[in-house]
Amino acid sequence: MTQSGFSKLSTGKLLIAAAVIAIVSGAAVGMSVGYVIHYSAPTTREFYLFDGSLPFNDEPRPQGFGYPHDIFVPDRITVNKGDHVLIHYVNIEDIAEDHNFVMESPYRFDAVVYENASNLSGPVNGGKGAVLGTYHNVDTVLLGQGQNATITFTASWAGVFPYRCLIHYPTMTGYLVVIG
Ligand SMILES: [Cu+2]
Repeated sequence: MTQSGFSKLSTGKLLIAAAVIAIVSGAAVGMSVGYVIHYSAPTTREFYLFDGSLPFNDEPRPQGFGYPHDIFVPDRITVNKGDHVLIHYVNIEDIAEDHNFVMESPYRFDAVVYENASNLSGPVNGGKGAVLGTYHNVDTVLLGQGQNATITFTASWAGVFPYRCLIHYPTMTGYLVVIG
């Protein structure tokens, strides 16, 4: 083997070794980053959502401030991208007052509305009473006083997305936080 031949072989081996090291270390870094970001497999996340109220008069000035005093409780729902989301939305008004639940594009959902805002065991649908409506791929669902809805969707887009009751805009607003 000549000196030049040995040099060529050595350079070739060195290049292969460098390529192997680059690939292996790159894969290791990639897997580490992937592990840190995707720390949890998609799962079903279940939440209970209620109407609430802030302690001020919602009449116009001078009696009050003119804002609706209604709010969402909770006003933030946090999930991972890919999770299946199940929300039990309950209208707990002590007066005859409606609330809706509205999501903005790209999010839509399926919903079932029940006549009774109950989570107790009962003879019909676990205490929820009769089904008043079943909705597929909608952006709005409406609940009368004492009604209950199950809202389901997959968190397919990462980001921050408002959910609102447009009857009590702007105060009755919450945010779906989807971690990508
Ligand atoms: Cu409302």
